[in-house]
Amino acid sequence: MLDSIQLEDGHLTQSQISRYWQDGFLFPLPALPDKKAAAYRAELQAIEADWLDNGLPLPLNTYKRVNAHVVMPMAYRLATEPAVLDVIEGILGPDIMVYAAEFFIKEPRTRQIVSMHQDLTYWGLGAIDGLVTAWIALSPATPASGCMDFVRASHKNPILPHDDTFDENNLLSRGQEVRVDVAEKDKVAIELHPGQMSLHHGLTIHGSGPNASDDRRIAAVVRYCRPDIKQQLSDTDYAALARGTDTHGNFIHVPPPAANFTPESLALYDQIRAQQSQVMMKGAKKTTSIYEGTS
Ligand SMILES: O=C(O)CCC(=O)C(=O)O
Repeated sequence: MLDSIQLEDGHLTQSQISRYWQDGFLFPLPALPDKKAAAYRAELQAIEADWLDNGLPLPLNTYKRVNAHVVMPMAYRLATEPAVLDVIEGILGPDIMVYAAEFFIKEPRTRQIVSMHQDLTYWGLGAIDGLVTAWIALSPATPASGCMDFVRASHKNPILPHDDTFDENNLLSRGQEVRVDVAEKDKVAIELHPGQMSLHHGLTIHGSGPNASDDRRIAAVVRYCRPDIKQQLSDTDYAALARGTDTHGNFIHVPPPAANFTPESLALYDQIRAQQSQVMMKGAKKTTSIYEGTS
C-alpha cells in the first residue's frame, strides 16, 4: 500500500486537482487519523450489535447500505469531517452537499462483488461533473479483501449502456454492469490503509472483487455534490448542506439525526426512499427496490 498523497495545508494542490480531472480518480488521500478510523469502525460495529434485532422497520443492512447519514449520527459526522471536506473543496468548490453516505461492507471470506459500472447511470442527475465520491477505508482495502478497481480516464465517456444482472452476490441494487469488457490490465487496484480515501468521478468505470481475507472490508462511501446540480427525473431530491451555502434550492435539506433511528429520521428516510427508488428503478426490467437485497 502507498503512503498518502501529500496535501498542502490539508487541501489538494493544483496538480493533484488536474490529476483527478485527467484520470477520473485520485488516491490514496488522507481522510482520518488511524485512531479516528478505528473509532468509527468500533462505533459502526456497536450499532450493528445493538440494532440488528431491535425492531427497526427495515433490515439494519438497508439503513447501513443506503442513506445511512439520514438515520445514523456517526454516518452524518463522518460525511461532514472537516478534513475530508477540505479535500472535496478542491474538486467541487466551497459549497458542498452530502448527497449520500453508505457503508459498503464485505464480510470475511465471502463472494460479494461490485460489478463494473458508472455511478451516475441510474441516479437521474445526468452525466455531471458536480458530484464526487469519497471512498473512506475503515479496514484494509487490498486486492485480497476486494478493493475497488478503477479504469483510468473512463469518466470521459458519456453514461454507457448497462445491463441489470440482479445477481444476489452483487452489492449494487440492480447488479448493474457496464456493457464494456474491461481488460484486467486496464484496472487500477485502489489499495488503501484504514483512514485513507480515494476520490472518483461519477462516470468513472469501477467495481470490486470478493473479500478473500480474514477481516471485514468496510468502507464509508460519501457522495458529495454541488448545490447547483439537479434531479432530472422527479421534482425533488434530498441532500445535506455540509459546507458553504445553497442558493439554488434544488434539494430538500437533510438535517443531522439527533440519535440513532429516531422516529423523525426514520420517517424522513422513508420519504427519501420512496422518491429515490422511483427514480432509480425507472427502466428496470425487473421490479426491485434500491433498498432490497442490500448488505
Ligand atoms: O465498495 C465497493 O466495492 C464499490 C463501491 C462503489 O461502487 C462506489 O463507491 O461507487
